[in-house]
Amino acid sequence: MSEAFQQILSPEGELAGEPPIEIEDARRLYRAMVGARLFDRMGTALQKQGRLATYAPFEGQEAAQVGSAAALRQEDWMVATYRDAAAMWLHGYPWKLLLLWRAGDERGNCPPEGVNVLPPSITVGAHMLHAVGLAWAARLQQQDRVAITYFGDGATSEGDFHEAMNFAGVYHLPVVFLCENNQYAISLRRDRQTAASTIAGKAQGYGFPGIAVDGNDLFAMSRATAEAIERARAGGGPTLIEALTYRLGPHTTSDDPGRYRAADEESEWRPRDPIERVRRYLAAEGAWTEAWQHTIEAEEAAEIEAAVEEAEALAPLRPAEIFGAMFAEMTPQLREQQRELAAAGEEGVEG
Ligand SMILES: Cc1ncc(C[n+]2csc(CCOP(=O)(O)OP(=O)(O)O)c2C)c(N)n1
Repeated sequence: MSEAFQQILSPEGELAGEPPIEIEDARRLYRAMVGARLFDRMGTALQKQGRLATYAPFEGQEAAQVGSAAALRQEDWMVATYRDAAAMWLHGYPWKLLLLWRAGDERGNCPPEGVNVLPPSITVGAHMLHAVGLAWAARLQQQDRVAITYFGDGATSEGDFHEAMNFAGVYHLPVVFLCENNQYAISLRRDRQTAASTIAGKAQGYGFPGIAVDGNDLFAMSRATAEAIERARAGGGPTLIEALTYRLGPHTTSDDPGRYRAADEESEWRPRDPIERVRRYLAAEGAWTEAWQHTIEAEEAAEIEAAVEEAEALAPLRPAEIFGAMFAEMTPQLREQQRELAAAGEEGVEG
């Protein structure tokens, strides 16, 4: 870990500074990371059984997502990607909908009322602009809301990244850009992605702070994001956070990382596991026992299994319904497509 990347909790679970959260919150977020990992492994298993389309695992990135998402208030917006299920779930997007979305069911794109999370974006980078738009709308409507957007190192090479960062900087908008630098964009290594020494450093060109953080450190992520959100809320403008982390699994269930990276790279990152280091810290504080671990694993697994059951028990989506999931009011183009399908005599389509 380079000196420049902020760290509070070492991989051994030792503190190098004041923890930004109370022990009860550390236990709550630890539990969330444990639950998220169970969901992630379930996602891969379900895909292999043919019950989901592709699945993009986030194992290794739990602290980057959970630590940052925990800093939001409910009214704040989150705009994230196909790999950010843990962050989205923590901000209120139910497991059931994340599963439906992964099964190609449009109902997974409709978060419950009051959950300010946009459906996951597959288009790399484009969603950063949506977050900027939401932050701008909040400003214009004088709402006390901040937007956060999650994206990978690869997304920083998209034109959308430049446009979003530039607009946010010029208009001084309440938005936090959270880059999960997991070292790869599918098979492309971080050092082929950009010649910049850090991704955080790119913020300088847009006139706002860029903070480099150990993304596998729950406490450092929690502190850096809370500070960025606070600054945005107080009118201090955007922040870019680079969370240095590692994708321990494949890009998706269709990918074989053995073709582009050495196996010992994964074994180098395993000891920096974001969950294990919080477990060590909690154990040293007398706030973790094996019995508690069994209890939380059983309870989180039961919730995930219930979500799988509920998602799979739904009546299949009728063709007519696929058009209504994206917008509050359907666009003329979607209405036209719906009419075309009806004219083709597709069962279940109202004309
Ligand atoms: C605009 C666009 N181009 C290409 C793709 C294909 N694609 C999907 S994920 C991905 C890599 C993205 O890498 P990164 O932004 O680092 O995020 P990560 O997958 O590592 O979380 C690519 C190229 C896409 N979905 N959208």
